[in-house]
Amino acid sequence: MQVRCITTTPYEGQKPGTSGLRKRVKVFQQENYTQNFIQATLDAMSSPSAKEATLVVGGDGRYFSTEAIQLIIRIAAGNRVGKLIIGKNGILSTPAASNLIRKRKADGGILLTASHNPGGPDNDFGIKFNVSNGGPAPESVTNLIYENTKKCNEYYICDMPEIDLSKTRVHTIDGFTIEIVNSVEDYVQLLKEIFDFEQITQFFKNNPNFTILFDGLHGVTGPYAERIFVEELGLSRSSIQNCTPLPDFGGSHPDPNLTYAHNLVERVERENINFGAASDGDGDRNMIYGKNAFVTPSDSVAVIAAHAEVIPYFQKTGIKGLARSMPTSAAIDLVAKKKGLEVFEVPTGWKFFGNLMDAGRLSICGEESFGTGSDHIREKDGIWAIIAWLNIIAAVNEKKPGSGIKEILLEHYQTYGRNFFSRYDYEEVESESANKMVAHLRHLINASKNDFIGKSFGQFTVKEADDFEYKDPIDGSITKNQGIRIIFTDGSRIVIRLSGTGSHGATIRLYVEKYSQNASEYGADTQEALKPIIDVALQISKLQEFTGRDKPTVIT
Ligand code: VG1
Ligand code: CO
Repeated sequence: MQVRCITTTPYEGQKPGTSGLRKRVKVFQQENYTQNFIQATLDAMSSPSAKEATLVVGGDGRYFSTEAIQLIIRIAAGNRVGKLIIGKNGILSTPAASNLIRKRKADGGILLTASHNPGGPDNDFGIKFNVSNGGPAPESVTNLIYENTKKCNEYYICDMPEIDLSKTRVHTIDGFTIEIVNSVEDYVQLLKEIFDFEQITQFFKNNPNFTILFDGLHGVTGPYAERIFVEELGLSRSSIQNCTPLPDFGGSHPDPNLTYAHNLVERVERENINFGAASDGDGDRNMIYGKNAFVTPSDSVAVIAAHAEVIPYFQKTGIKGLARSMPTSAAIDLVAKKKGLEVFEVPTGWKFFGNLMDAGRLSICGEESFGTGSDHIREKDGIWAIIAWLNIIAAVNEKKPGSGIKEILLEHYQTYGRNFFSRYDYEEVESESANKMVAHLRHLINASKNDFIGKSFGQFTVKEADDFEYKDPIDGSITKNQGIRIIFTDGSRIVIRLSGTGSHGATIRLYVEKYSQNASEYGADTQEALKPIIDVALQISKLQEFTGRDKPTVIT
């Protein structure tokens, strides 16, 4: 194969965000834009370098994926990469890719996804690099990729015919191997080792009236869900919907929350479905929703941690520690306290959990953004969380028949109290006004700190305020400016940060939390319970004054 060196010019703004480089498809389609980024990524590899490395490639199947994969194949060949392991038709859910990297001892992976962002020619595409532990590249690597993009003046590519991605087989060309693999098989095997599939199947047999509905939102998990729910767990085909992956996700947001998974929510309510669940475009997020019982992701990870002993995987490994991202509610901290476990608070983004898992200090963790997972892989895992809930329901029912999502939640609140939590998103705000608002908040917590601490807003008095900074306990690396935290004397909390995954303008995220140990409040509506603190958050941030927005685009 002839390697050609192509001269190019660097592009500005190829800085990976919370989870890879995400931009409009049209941006990736610019001349050499994608090529530059792939070259910069391969150049960031060291020990081993890209030369002779083995890489896993796959993604959520969104628009532009197949073009990108053919480019990756040719540029990998141009850089003398040893082997690519590619999911059939380019499909690999993010958790399946993480598993494959680990199982096949690959040196890393290139994941083509923009997660829950819409797809199609006018929407988003994304490229993310994962390292050999199967997790998202740490900041040291993503910073290096960014530095490389700024001086990318050439890339290496081989001319070769298109590889047929639709057939599982091995291609060998001139010492370069391309293996097209079944996208689902290894992942299903992994889940069967983790959970008690027999107990779950038995539960469904004993409770024929317990109905479930899984919504793939036309993202990547369709084929995984069909195999697991229908073939393995024996549920009827009517228990799954929207399970054909589509390049544009059927024109909607493949985002499992109350706003974008509304069809699931409506069906659960109308048809009295006991257990509803959905996952996002690339399969790493999940939502658990039962009749009259929405499980916030912060509660979900706490419930899983509280019941983890029923899951065979944790019976084997023990529970080493728990963790959450900073804006996530402290519900899981209370579980850690009761069980005498370590609990970590890391910045937003799954990459911060990896070191703790590799060091054997973390088993179960989650983010408020519908991300839940464990150290079985190094990504959050939507289907894992859903099966974890089913495993827990099956186990709880052996002792207490008739326990569904609502009963399990209520019992959790009775044991631990309830952390009311909500997130308001203001999407596509003008960047300049968002930055001004952040500057205003930084001023409050820095220059005017002495006035601000101790100040009262209605029933709330400011106890502490800072811009979250994290020191990784394993490698000592420091990550600054991860979100403004305002903590009140009663333990309630406001967090404000800017999103790092948007492709357009700025997205402001406002997180509020309030803890209650008053049993008469456990059944209360989240938005009502949080109204006073949301008002205070808006007052302190002057959000409307800066952005002109009088309401959020999404509430979760
Ligand atoms: C968001 C979430 C964060 C999550 C990230 C990637 O980031 O808040 O918790 O890890 O998306 O999730 P940000 O910077 O926009 O707040 V996914 O499913 O896009 O890989
Ligand atoms: Co995702």
